[in-house]
Amino acid sequence: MDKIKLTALSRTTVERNHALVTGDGFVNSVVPGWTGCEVNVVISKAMGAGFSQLITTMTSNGVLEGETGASQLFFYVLEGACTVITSSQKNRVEKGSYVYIPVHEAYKVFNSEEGTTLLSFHKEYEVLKGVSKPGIIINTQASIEKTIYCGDPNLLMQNLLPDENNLSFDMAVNIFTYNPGANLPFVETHIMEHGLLYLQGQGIYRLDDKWYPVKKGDCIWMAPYCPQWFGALGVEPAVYIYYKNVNRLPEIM
Ligand code: UGY
Ligand code: MN
Repeated sequence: MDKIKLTALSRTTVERNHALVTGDGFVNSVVPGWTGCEVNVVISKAMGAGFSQLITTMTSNGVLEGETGASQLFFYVLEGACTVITSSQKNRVEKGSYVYIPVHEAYKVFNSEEGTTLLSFHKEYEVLKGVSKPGIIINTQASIEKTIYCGDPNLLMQNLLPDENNLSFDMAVNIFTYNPGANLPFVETHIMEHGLLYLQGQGIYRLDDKWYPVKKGDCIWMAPYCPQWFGALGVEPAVYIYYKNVNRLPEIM
């Protein structure tokens, strides 16, 4: 039997109001100050998004050094471990840990285990008059409570950033767990944007009027007002981590 791989095939698709980006198409970028690593800019303004989503794999000599400037930086450790230095702290973080660094902060990530992989979201901070910017957060997913979503005990939500009662934050990052067979209770259509990475499992995502089989490792961008729905398939829970812009909705005209 002939086993030639068809290299012209990919599930990746980039549409006007959504994208599915799978790892087989990743091509590395050079980010000044980030050395000894492979950086994939999976979602960005170049695509039409209002934020960036990166997946970075570090060697044991990898160093990510810079200043956040106008964009805040959130990263989640997908694999491995590394050390993070900010103006006020030095911490060792490992798989399942996450770090939020507000705007205009120097940072250095180094001393990584070979293959350490980070998912990061970068968003320009929108100042809210009279409200101070958030502080640095270093925490673990395991310490965050799972709450029932939309009254369905098979949908579990973890809010990694304190978005709902803290107007300092203009972005949320959540981890959403669907038990086998669970699904979003309705097709959401909202002004907020999403960037997403599958951490576990598989299912079917509806984006606009298209339906995509998705699995661990896949990334999705959803533009504002992109109709969206997900149903989990298979025998293990489907889990994704996602970004959402919050707390800065426009004035109602
Ligand atoms: O928070 C959300 O809007 C979330 N339920 N959306 C999604 O999972 N596509
Ligand atoms: Mn949504």
